[in-house]
Amino acid sequence: MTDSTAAPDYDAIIVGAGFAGVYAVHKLRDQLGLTVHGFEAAEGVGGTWFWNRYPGARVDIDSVHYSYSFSEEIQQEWHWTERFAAQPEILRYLNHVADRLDVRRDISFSTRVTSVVWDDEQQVWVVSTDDGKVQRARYVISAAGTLSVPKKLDFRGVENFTGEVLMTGNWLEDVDLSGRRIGVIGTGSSGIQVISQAAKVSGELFVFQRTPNYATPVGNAPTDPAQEAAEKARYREIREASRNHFVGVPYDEAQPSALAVPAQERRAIFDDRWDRGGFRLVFDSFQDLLFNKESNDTAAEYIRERIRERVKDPKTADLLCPKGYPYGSKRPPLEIDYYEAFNRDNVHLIDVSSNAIDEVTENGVRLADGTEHEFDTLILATGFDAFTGPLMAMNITGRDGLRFSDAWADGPQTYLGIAVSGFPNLFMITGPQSPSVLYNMPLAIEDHVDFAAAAITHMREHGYTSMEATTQAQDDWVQQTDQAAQATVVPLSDTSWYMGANVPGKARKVLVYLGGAPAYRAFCAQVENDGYAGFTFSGSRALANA
Ligand code: N01
Repeated sequence: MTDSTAAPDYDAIIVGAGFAGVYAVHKLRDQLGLTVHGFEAAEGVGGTWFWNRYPGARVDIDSVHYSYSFSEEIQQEWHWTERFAAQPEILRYLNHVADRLDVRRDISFSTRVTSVVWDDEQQVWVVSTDDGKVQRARYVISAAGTLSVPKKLDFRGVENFTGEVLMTGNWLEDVDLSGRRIGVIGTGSSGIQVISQAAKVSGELFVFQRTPNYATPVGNAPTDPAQEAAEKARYREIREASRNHFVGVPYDEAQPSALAVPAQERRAIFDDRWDRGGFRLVFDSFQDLLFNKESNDTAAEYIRERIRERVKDPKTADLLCPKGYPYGSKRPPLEIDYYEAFNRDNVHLIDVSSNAIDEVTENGVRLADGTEHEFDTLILATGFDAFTGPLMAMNITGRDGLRFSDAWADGPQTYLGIAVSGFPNLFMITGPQSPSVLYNMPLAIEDHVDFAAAAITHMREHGYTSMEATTQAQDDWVQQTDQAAQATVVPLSDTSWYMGANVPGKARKVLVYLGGAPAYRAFCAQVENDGYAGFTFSGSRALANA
């Protein structure tokens, strides 16, 4: 039995040990001097890079940018072997950082948080874990990620399959796919990466595609030593440029509008960005692709042309060409040899858009019209219950017994994507309605952890025991997030996880702030400068600051 009047066990509990959790433990413990403890369901650090070990898993922002910026020593000493590092190298990097910062001693691994309940009298969170323990902390930091809970399957029968079932989002083993007959369901970023690899080694590969994607080349290459030295020499400047770019990568060549240049010049710019890879085509060609449907159409058509060039069979090419939704309204995947996979005799593309997957059978998949496809390995690349899934899974109950699941029944309501009214002292790292996945994640994470750390420092300096977003500030932010989304083409997709549309029954609400990282960062800075406008404080010297 826990003594409810006892002092909290820790100042802060941190849930998750990926990029966010590792940095949060360091920041709060080593820089703020707090007592902290982390809980992580996995056996080690890494988060998404721990769980996603499927063949082909690779980052799609240049590693020189997709990495921590907070430590000059770490960013100078680490060497990336490839421009876009593969999963094993990123996991090694995160383990290296965890070693350097000695964070593991304050994290319980293989331990899942099962409930988080606010005790208003004591002004602490009561955190239960699946080892039966209960611990209390003044602050809780959710570093549980945005894409860490696989979505529930919306077809029947997986339990009846007699072969091996693998999930891209929960893939821990090194599996040899050579010679196997494989079925892959899903052609998002994960599916595209695993299909490209599996095509090269499998005996036969059946790809079940519902919505074709606008996949473009990642443009990977071994790291060039001269370029690496040049980048390291001006790393500070590069990071600043990243933080001042819409998506947190220091692109600087986007022209104002795809409609303002002649077709030939537009084509040359698209060609250049296609060849150079990364997210250059969508975010560094023309500034209005995400905001103007007509402009977007030019890029969408360009990508279809490139797909037709690469896929030999015109019917297959046509099936692979995305139509009916704008480029960038679903998260654009990056690829290596993806389209060439469909030129191989062992690869079969099966359209399940109108003839849906009805069920998984003992030996494969049966479609709505009764057609069956047989294989011995099923790979589920069916995506995630993005943003809200990881928070819901923690069973959070706030002030006055308010449950997260009730507060968010109509979709997430947040202030800045960090805080939620009714849930004091809870900080969500890259939570819903923050730029998160549309802002280079390690930098987005650092900004949020720094915001939480500064807010906690403010509380401690002023003798407050809790801070909470006001409903007014939250409503205004939700409205601002909706307006930012409406200015873009994102709401025009019916299946995008940015809108919660990939999970049947999930409220359709924009889950990501689409106003860009610089606008968002300026807003957060203003909130801080105004003494945390939009938050109320409680404690011995409590002061409403709304
Ligand atoms: O998931 P997804 P993901 N029947 O939701 C299909 C990040 N990431 O794991 O589009 C048939 O994108 C679904 O079809 P549809 C990145 O942010 C990054 O691939 O709903 N198909 C879709 O094709 C990414 O966006 C990297 O019609 C069904 C697929 O499953 C995010 O993670 C690598 C179906 C799910 O695609 C999620 O990507 C990998 C059904 N019943 C991931 N249900 C990097 O490179 C679902 N699908 C850094």
